[in-house]
Amino acid sequence: MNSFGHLLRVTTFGESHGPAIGCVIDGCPPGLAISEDEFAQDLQRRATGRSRHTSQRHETDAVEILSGVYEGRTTGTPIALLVRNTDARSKDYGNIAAQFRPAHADYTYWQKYGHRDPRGGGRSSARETTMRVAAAVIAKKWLAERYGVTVRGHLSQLGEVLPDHALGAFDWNAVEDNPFFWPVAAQVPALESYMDALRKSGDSVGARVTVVADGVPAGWGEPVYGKLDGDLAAAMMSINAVKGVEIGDGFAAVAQKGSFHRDEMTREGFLSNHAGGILGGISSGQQVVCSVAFKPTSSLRLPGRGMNVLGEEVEVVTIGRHDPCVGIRATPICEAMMALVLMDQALRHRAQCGDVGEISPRIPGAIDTDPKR
Ligand code: EPS
Repeated sequence: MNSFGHLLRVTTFGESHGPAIGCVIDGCPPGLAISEDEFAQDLQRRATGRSRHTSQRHETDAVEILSGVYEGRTTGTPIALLVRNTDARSKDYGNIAAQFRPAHADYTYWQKYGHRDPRGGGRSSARETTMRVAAAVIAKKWLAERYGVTVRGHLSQLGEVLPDHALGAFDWNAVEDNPFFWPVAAQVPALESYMDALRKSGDSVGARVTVVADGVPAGWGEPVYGKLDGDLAAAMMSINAVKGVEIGDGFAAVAQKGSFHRDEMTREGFLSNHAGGILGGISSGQQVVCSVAFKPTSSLRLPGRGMNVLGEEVEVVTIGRHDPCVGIRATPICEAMMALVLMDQALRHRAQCGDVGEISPRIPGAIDTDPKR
C-alpha cells in the first residue's frame, strides 16, 4: 500500500537510487494557485546536505508538475509531481547488498518480498519522504487559504537533550534559524558540539519532533474508525524510523489525575490543552499537538552483528552518507503528514457535515496552553 488518505488521497512512488521519485495527489479541489517554485522552501527545509549534521548527499529536489495544474491553478484532476534523483552513489551499497543491517528494514523487506532494491535502502529510504513534503505544500496552502490553519513543528528532544528554558524562552523564529529546528537559540552551539562528537564516534541517536496546528476549527475528525488522532498516529507512524506518537500529553497522561488532565472550559477559552486539541477523535478548536519519536539511524559505520541472504552471520559495516540523527530533518516531514491528514479530514467534514453550520457555544481555542512550551 503506497497510498493514504480518503478524499485527499496521496500515492508516492520511487526508490532512493532509481531515476526519480514522485507522487500523485487525488482529490485536491480546483482553483488553488500553485507553481513549481512554491515547493522549494519546504523541500530545502527537509533536504540532506543543508548542514554538516545531516547526510551529505546533494540533491536539487526540484519539483516538476506533470498534471493537474493548468495556467497556474489546480484543475481538480490528479496532480502528479516528480523529483529526479541526481546524486545517488550506489557503489556505497555494494558491500551490504546481500546483508541485513541490524535494526534496518533490509531484513523485513527481504522476508516479505524475496526481492529488493538495496541501493540506498530502495523504497525504505528517507528519500521517499521528499514527496510527502511536496504533496503537503499543496495541503498547507489550501488549509491556510480556506481555513486560516497553519501547521508548524520543531525538534523537542535530541538524544537526551531537552530545550533548556533557563537559557531562553521558546521562540518560533529561532526554529527556522538553525539546522535542528530547535526552539531555544542559545542552546544551538551546544547541539552543534553534541552532533560533532556523535558523528565522530560513528554512532547515531534518536529525536523527538513536536508538530502543532493552529486555527483548526472544532469538528474535524470522524468517530469511530476515522478519528483525527487515529489518522495522525497512522500518518506519523508511516514515516521511516518512527517508533512512537503522542497526542497532547500522550503517555504522560498515564500518571495524571483526571482533575489535572481535564481541560476546563471558560467563556474565554479552555484553561489547558492536555488533550492536544482532540476529544473523542474530533478537533476541539484548540491547538492540535502531536509529538513523534524517531529511533536512532540504523546505518552505522560501527561494526555490528548481522546476517546475510545465505544465512551466515556477518559483521555489518555501513559506509556512505548517512544521517547520524534522522530526526534532525524530520520536522518538515511531520508537518507534512499533519497537514495532509488535516486537509483530508477537512474535506471529509465538509462532505458529510457541510450543512450543519456553526454550532454554539464555540469555546475559543486560541489560548496557547501547551505545557511543553
Ligand atoms: C538514507 C541514506 C542516505 C540519505 C538518504 C536517506 O542516502 P544515500 O545512502 O543514497 O546517500 O542521503 O536521504 C535522502 C537522500 C533524502 O533525500 O532524504 C537512508 O538510508 O534512509
